[in-house]
Amino acid sequence: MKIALITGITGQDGNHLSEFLLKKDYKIYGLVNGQKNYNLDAFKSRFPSIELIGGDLTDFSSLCDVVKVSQPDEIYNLGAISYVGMSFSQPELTANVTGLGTLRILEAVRKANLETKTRIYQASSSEMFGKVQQTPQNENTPFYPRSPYGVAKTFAHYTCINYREAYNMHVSSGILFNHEGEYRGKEFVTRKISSNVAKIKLGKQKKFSLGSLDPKRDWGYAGDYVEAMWMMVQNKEPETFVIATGVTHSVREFLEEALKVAGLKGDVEQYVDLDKSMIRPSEVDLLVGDSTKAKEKLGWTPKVDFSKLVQIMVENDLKLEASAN
Ligand code: NAP
Ligand code: F7E
Repeated sequence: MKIALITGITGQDGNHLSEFLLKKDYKIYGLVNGQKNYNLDAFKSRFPSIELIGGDLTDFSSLCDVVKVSQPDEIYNLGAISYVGMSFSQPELTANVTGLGTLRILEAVRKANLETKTRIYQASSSEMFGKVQQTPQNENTPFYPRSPYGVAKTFAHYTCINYREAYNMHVSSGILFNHEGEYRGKEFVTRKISSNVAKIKLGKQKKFSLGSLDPKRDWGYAGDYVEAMWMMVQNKEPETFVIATGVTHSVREFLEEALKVAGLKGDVEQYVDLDKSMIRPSEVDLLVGDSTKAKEKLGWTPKVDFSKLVQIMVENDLKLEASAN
């Protein structure tokens, strides 16, 4: 039985990856960071067989302990301050968790003398492309991050490449474009839209606020993307892969599709107010990825398209809102 250690296990991808690895008969350990964890109870009841160990990506000794106890064949480093908006108000925390946290995981593996045994997946991000230098973006596109989050992820990404080269470690890096689904946090725009559209449909409210309808993203389904993470770790060589659908849509288009799924008629302006306070100091206007390398080398392709993704999210929130008071 293979052993996996997942950081950020209570987050969106941690939930999908846990489901995926349990089906493959993995023994799973998860790092959970103490008292802040609002998702912990739901996670424990969903996955009673997973062993959760307390620790924090900012605390090196706790990471050494969790690696020593779990002796993992594979580590999936998903833990991060992942909300770009928050990274502007807490840049130092973001650099510490999202950037240095990755360095600490790599060093904890070295300190445990596991660098030849343990394979590592690093959750890199399309936010590293930021102000895009070419379209679509692939593994050779230069980075131009536009947020403290993007900068921290870029540091972590290059650190992983350095540990591959310096210590011959099997560290793979997935440059994942936006991926969403039932477990997405409500601070992210897709879930904000699906949960508010569900409330409007059920008569709980009439309108909600968004920062802007213009930014464009390449949105895929998280369930498809965790399979790509696993495939990278199984690949003979540790490499970098872009994971994306290759199709981009605006926030407005996501909202229009969500209203359609809910059967709500009329212009988007009828349901949404624009709130400038939500606009970021520097924005990423357009992302669209080219995942040809993942298709050719890993055999990975996305299964869920844009309209199916919106349908999954809105139907899930309609169900949740209907059962809530
Ligand atoms: P998420 O839902 O925000 O989950 C992040 C996880 O990290 C949570 O479990 C969180 O725990 C944990 N965490 C935060 N601070 C920590 C700390 N100091 N020590 C240990 N754990 C900590 O993110 P996600 O969407 O699943 O994304 C997974 C990873 O992929 C992240 O690294 C993200 O940056 C990256 N990524 C995501 C996307 C995307 O579109 N989803 C795209 C590219 C890359 P608490 O909830 O307890 O704070
Ligand atoms: O914003 C715009 C916002 O917060 C998407 C993370 O998983 O993907 C995610 O980062 C776009 C941005 O995700 C609102 O300004 C407009 O242009 O859902 P988001 P993100 O910033 O793309 C990347 C790949 C990651 O790696 C990150 O971890 O939508 N937008 N109005 C809004 N965004 C939010 N949240 N709220 C609004 O009201």
